[in-house]
Amino acid sequence: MERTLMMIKPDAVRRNLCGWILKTVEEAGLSIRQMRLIHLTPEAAKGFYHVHQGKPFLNDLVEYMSSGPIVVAVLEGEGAILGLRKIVGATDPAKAEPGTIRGEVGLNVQENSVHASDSEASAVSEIAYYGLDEIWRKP
Ligand code: IDP
Ligand code: MG
Repeated sequence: MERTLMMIKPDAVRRNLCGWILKTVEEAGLSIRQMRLIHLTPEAAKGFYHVHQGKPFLNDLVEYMSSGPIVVAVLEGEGAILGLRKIVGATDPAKAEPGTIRGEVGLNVQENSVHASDSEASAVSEIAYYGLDEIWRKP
């Protein structure tokens, strides 16, 4: 069993797509283990995306990610990390396969509706970033 972090990004929360996205990942066999709706400050968004420091798109990304509420969720399943990346699809929705979340509802390379951890190390640090590991077993 693996755990991974998904974020439903502001463009998708704004368009009432949370239900469809959660249904899609659940039907693919992933289970929700933790979930919260939060509104990131620009500082918190920048901290989350620290690996992209220096990239030309970072400032716009931070502004967008703090533009409205997001849903952060820990998903669990066999091969959840790679599995969720596949369900999410390519970064640019125009290049994402039909049937993937970004292929179906992503707007553009920035407003691509969902985030998914890209490795075991990222999953662990991203879950910890939101403190979702600390409340993992709390009833
Ligand atoms: P990923 O989300 O598919 O892992 P990353 O390269 O890690 O893609 O980029 C993180 C996020 O930054 C993307 O999901 C997207 O929102 C944004 N992003 C990535 N590349 C670009 C770009 O070329 N222009 C604008 N935004 C971008
Ligand atoms: Mg990434």
